[in-house]
Amino acid sequence: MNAREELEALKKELNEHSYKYYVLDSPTISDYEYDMKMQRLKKLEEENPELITPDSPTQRVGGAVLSSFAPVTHAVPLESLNDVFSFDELYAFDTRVKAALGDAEYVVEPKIDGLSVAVEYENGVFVRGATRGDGVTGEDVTENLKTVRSLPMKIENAPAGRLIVRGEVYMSKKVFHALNEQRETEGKTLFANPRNAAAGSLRQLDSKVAASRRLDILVFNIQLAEGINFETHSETLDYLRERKFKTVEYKKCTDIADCIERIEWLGDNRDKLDFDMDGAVIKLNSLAGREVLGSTSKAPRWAVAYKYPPEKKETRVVDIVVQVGRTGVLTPKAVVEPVRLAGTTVTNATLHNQDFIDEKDIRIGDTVVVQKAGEIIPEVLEVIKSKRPENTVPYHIPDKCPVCGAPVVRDEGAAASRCQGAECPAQLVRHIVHFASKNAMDIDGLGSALAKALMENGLVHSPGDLYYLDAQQVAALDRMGKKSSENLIDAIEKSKGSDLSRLLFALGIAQVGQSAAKSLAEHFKTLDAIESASPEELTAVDDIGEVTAHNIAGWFSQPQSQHLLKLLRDAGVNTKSADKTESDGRFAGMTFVLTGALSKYTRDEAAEIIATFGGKASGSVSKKTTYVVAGENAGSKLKKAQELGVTVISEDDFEAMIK
Ligand code: 0OX
Repeated sequence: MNAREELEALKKELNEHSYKYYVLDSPTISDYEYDMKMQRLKKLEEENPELITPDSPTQRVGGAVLSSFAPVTHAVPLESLNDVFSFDELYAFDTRVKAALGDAEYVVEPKIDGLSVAVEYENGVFVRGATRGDGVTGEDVTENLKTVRSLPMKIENAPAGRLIVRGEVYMSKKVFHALNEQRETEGKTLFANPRNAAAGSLRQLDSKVAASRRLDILVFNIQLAEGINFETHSETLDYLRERKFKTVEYKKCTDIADCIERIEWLGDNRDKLDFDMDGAVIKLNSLAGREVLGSTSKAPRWAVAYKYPPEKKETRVVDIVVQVGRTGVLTPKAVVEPVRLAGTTVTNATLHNQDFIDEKDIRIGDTVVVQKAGEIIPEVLEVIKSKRPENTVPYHIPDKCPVCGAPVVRDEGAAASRCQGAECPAQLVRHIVHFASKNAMDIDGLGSALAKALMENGLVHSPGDLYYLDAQQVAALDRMGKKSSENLIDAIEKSKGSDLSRLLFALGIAQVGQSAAKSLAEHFKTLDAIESASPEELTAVDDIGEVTAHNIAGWFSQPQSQHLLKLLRDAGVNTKSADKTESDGRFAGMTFVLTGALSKYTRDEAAEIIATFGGKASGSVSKKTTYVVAGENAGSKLKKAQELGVTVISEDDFEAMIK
């Protein structure tokens, strides 16, 4: 056998195994054997690149990276379906069909919840694939479709000319769960459902990423088949199946009662399917009949999609637990006795908030009706009051956070209850990101990924801990270099001089936004004064109403807030408002480094004065340092200043400058 013959034989063999694995779901060789054959094919192709063909299994791993998807006008539009929500509507559909045709045979198919695509072959060779788009024009996703292993790249016994098939690209439930599991460990956002995951994957510009997502396709229609005449839809599906397409499982039905039986069977067996089903499609089988009925501007008159009602079941509430989200909102959840619902085992149901619980009067011990639609979180629909045991009590969301113990306060005019803990672990990432944000302490480079890493590595337990980090600790984190760590520490250091209004905003006190923070800072001048102000004194400030005053006083009274404030004060974070009469910005743009022991001020006090005049106090000497203020026993920083030629001044010089 020469190289060409061996190569052709290997391709054929591997494609056959691929078909058995991906379409028939019954492989006849082990993964290892398959990989060995694939290795051999790769080697032969490397040695004989002129023999590589588009239908070679080696061409399905992706590689092309696009900058955008080109638009494709569909040769035959991809129509959408009219929905029906009851069997009555189905009978009405049947009546309309029969009025036009006399008699009718139907085909029932599952409706796959994925993305519709048109796939085009020329003389049996895959040439192009496009998303549905608006039905008339879609996007060219040829490169990504090549990676869908259940889609044939070459059709045996192909028709001469063009063949366009329509199918649904989807992600199997198994692949979806594995993908989300992997994303969770990588700290990436999770996909809400298999459909979103499939959509995100099919629209990847990098086809290698698309390949890694292991998409699948089920075909359900022939859009165009040059030179072939079919009489029925079921014939077209048989034709495609014989040519190794993965086709939807259809059932021929002689009347609507028969259709309903099949629809119910599909509904009962949906959890056995490896794809999410969002209904059943009922189609007229006769293609000539379809021509007679035609389409409206929106959808064909010869088919409808039946949408299943959300499934409901009775179960018992064994407990109510609350979860604290990233924003501090407490969400109550009913723990229920497990019930099978819409293909999954339901063990809990969301209770949303206190209003929801009150309205339905949901109590621990109650028998309730739960409902689940598709991938949506199960809900409690109603309580069966007649089944309520004795001694149940109305449920109230706890007034202390289950994570950190801080008080829980209901948002003004809203249903959400929120934990007020300044250092609550559940909210720490959000607190840090807010603390560091542009309009707060403006710590450049401190986004949610870094905040998360700092927290997960136990380096911060409070926004106040930021001021105790050193560059080495930060550099040890994943994806943090030496330079970026030093920049972060510099930015944190610089933020110490921020005005009181920024600090107040950064603290994240409920209802204290930028504007209220500014008014408070201007009015009280110091954090101490705000802390000791009575609610009456607080409401004397423009912008501050009774609720906000109450929130402020409440915030300062909490141990977590006090702990945070101590960390900030001890680190030397400015807690004063720059007094307009005092500040003439004479130090604007200047950076001071204080070193050695000063006799008249603590270092923090001197730093505050510098900030008052618009300057910055930094911890390390660089070429950008304007002055180094050297006190008694100044050491390495003084030496460094001399080396770099930075002006060194005494404490007396400094005093003269601030007079
Ligand atoms: C599906 C699906 C969608 C297409 C246009 C007229 C009939 N998502 O599984 N659509 C159709 O057929 C429509 N069949 C399906 N099985």
